[in-house]
Amino acid sequence: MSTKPVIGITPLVDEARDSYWMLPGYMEGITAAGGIPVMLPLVHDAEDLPVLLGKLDGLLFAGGHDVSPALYQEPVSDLCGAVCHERDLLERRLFQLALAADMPLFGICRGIQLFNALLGGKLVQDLPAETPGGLPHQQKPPYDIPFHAVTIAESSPLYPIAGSARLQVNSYHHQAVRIKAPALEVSATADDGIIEGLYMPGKRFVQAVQWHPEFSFRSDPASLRLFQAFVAACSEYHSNHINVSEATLH
Ligand SMILES: [Mn+2]
Repeated sequence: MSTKPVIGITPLVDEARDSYWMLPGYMEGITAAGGIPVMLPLVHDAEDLPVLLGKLDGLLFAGGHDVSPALYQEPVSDLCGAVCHERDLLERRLFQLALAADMPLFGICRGIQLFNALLGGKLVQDLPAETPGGLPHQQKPPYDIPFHAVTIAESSPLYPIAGSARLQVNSYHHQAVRIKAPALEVSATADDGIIEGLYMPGKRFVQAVQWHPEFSFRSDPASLRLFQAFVAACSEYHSNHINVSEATLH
């Protein structure tokens, strides 16, 4: 029997097509790093989620809709994009349950914003409007090409993964972390001061990045190493929890 960890990916939602969907890079990045990806359903039943989490060894919080400003108690700006309350609700419950179980959590783009909002931080609702003079952060395709640099904090767990104090990353976001949640620490910063990486100290693996390694892992070794570090943490969680009952997640 395979000992590969099984990693849940939060679903992307297309209301216009009444569909859930997935970018292959999220799944292929996990596969390339030695994990088994599964896309989660858009259900948030409080009784069922612990059962679902009991089958998983890690969670990847994918990109997508803007995080609702209701999650960080701010009014919705005119420039905030579309939100998805169903995803917000699912991801809030998953995050809280999985964090309590010390399950590895990896956030990408919306994921870093979500982690920050759920832990008491605030977001920029539209970078061009709220940070005039900042760098452009919304590149055109192809998205596997680097767009701006980030500086990696040497004391962060991202530093050994990055293998360098500077990384060239892609960028496709109009929102960002504005006020960091107290429980999180900065792991990466763009040259205009925008926070591009966060982690939670004391946890097995709670890391999030504002860029998109799912587009760049095939050509960029540092992006692949991010998936590998996450999957390695999920493997460790898996071997520590083989006999755990779902009851421990309640
Ligand atoms: Mn950026």
